[in-house]
Amino acid sequence: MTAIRNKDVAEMLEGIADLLELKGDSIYRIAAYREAARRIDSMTEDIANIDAEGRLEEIPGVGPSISAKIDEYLRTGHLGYLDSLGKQVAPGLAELLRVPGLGARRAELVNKELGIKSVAELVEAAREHRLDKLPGIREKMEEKILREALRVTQRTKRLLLGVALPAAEEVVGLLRDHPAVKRIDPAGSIRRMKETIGDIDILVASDRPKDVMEAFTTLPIAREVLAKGTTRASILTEANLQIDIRVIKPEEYGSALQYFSGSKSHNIALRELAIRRGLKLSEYGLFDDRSDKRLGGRTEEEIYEILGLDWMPPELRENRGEIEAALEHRLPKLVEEKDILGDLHLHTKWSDGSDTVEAMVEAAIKRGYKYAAITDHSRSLGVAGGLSDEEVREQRRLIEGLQDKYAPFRILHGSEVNIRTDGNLDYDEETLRLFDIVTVSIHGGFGQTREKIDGRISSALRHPLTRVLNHPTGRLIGKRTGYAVDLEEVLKLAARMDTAVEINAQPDRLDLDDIWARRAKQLGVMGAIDSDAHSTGHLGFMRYGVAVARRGWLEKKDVLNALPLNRLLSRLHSSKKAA
Ligand code: DGT
Ligand code: CA
Ligand code: CA
Ligand code: ZN
Repeated sequence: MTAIRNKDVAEMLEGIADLLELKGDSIYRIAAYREAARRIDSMTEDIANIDAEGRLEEIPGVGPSISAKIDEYLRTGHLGYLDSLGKQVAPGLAELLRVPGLGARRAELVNKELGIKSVAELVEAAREHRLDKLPGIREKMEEKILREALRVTQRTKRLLLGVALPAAEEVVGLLRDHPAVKRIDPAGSIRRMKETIGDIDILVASDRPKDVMEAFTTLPIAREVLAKGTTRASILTEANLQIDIRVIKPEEYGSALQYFSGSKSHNIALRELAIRRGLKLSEYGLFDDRSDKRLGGRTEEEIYEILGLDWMPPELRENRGEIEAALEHRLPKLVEEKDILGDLHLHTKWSDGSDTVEAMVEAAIKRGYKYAAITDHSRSLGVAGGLSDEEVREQRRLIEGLQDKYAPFRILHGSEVNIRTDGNLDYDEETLRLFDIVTVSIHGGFGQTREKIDGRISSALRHPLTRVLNHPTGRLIGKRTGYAVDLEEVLKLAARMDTAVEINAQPDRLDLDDIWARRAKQLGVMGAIDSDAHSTGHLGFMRYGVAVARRGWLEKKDVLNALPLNRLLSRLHSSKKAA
C-alpha cells in the first residue's frame, strides 16, 4: 500500500465537505472541513508522523472530531463516516464528487437532470455536449469537466520534466543516426519545457516510415510495444514510460513540428491569425485559403515568417502575449543555459550534501562556470547537518585556502540561512557578516498562517545582509503545495530591497514557477537560477531552472547568476537599499 499523503487526507476532508453541502448541513461545519483540508494540504510535515505522535489537534482547524476521522483514515485507508454520508445522498453522487472542480451543486444538477451516476457517464455526456444544455454550465466549463473527469478515469499522473525529458532524449539519441531518420525532435509539452508532462511525443522526418517504425519498436529500451501502425507507434520503456512517435514527410516536417509542439491555445490563436490573413494553417502546411496553393511547411521558421511573425522559442508558446510580441518584433531574447556563469546554491558534506567543497567546485568549473557559492544549511537545521557558528569559521578558512588552487574561478562562501519560525535569521550579525553571500529559506513551520509566513519572509528580506530568497513557495510538485504565502507582496518587497528571488532548478521544486517568474521580472526583481545541488550530479539540474526562466520571459539581464563575477561582487559588496 502506498503511503497516504497529506493531499489524500485533504481530499478526503473535502469529500466530506462536499457531501455535507449536498445534504444541506450547517455551513459552519462545512467550512470547518474545508479549512482543515486547506491547512493539511499546505503543510510540509507528514500527516502520518503528526498522527503517530498524537499531535493532530495541534493543527489549526483540527478539533477532536476531525482528528478522529483523520486517524481512522490513516490507519485503515477508509472512513466509515464518509461511506455512510455517501449512502445518504443519491446513488453515484459521491463518485461524481471525485471530479475536481465539478462541485456539489453541479454534481447534483447533472445527476438530477441527466441521470448521471458515474464518472464514465459524465465523460460520455460531456463528449456529447449534453452538459452545456444545463443552466449554469457553459461550453468552457463543460470542457473543463471533461478534462478533469478523464483524468479521474485514467488515473494518469503527469511526469516531471526531469523524468520525461531524459527519456525523450534517450530515444532521440538512439534513433538520430538511423539512415531512415532525417530529423527527430521531442514535441508537445516536452519541447515547451513545461514543468510536468502528460505524454511523451516525438516527431521524425523520414521518407521511409516503415524502417523508422521497425527501429523504434525494436529499441533495446522498449519493454513492450503498445501500438505499431504505418506512421505511428507507441512503446513502454523499461522505466515504464509511454513514448509515442510519429513519422512525417520531410516536406511537411516544419508544419507538423509547429502543430505538435503546441500549446493548443497558441495553435488556435495562430490559426485564427492565418485565417485573418486569408491563409489556412494545419499540421500539413500553410496554404492560401482560396487557391489551396501550399505556401510553406518544410520548416517551422517559414510558417512564422509567412504569417508575419518572428520565430519564437517553444517555451513562449502558451498564448500569453507571445504572438502579439512576435508581430511587433519585440519578443524577449531569452536567457540561455550558456549565459549562466555560476551556481549560487550548493550543498556539501558539511551539511546534507554528499560531496566535498572541492568536488563541488570542480564540478562547477567543469560546467564552465566562473564562480559558485557554497551554501550549506545553518545551525538550527539539525536534521540537515546545519553548521554551528564555529563550523562556519572553519569552513571559511577552508574556502580561503582553496581560492588560489582554483583561481581565476571564485568560490563564494555562502549560507542557506534558515528563516526561523519567529522570522529571525539563524545566525547573529557577526557570523552573517563573514559570508560573501547570505541566502535565506523557509524550512519549517509550513502549517503557519499566511500572515505568519509573510511576516517571516518579509523580515528576512528586510535584513540588510540577505541577497537571495530561496525556493520561495516550498512546494514539491505532485507532493505538497507549499506554504501559504502572498507572493505578490513578497516580490514587491524583494524589488524594493533589491534582493533576488530564486528559481530553484530541482525538477520537483521549480519555484518560482513560470507565471511568477514573469511577474518577478515585471516588478523588477532579479531571478537567481540555482541547482540547489546536494551532489556533483545535481549541477546539471540547472537546465530545468533555465527552462522555467525562459517560460517566464526572463532575459540574461534579469538573472543574478548571469552577471560577470566583478559585477556580482560589487552587488554583493554594496549595501542594500533602506527598507
Ligand atoms: P501534455 O502532453 O498534456 O503535457 O501537453 P501537450 O501540449 O504535449 O499536449 P498533447 O500531447 O495533448 O498534444 C500535443 C500537441 O498537439 C499540443 O501541444 C498541440 C497539439 N494539439 C493537440 N490537440 C490540439 C487541438 O485540438 N487543436 C490544436 N490546434 N492543436 C492541438
Ligand atoms: Ca504531450
Ligand atoms: Ca500526445
Ligand atoms: Zn538548499
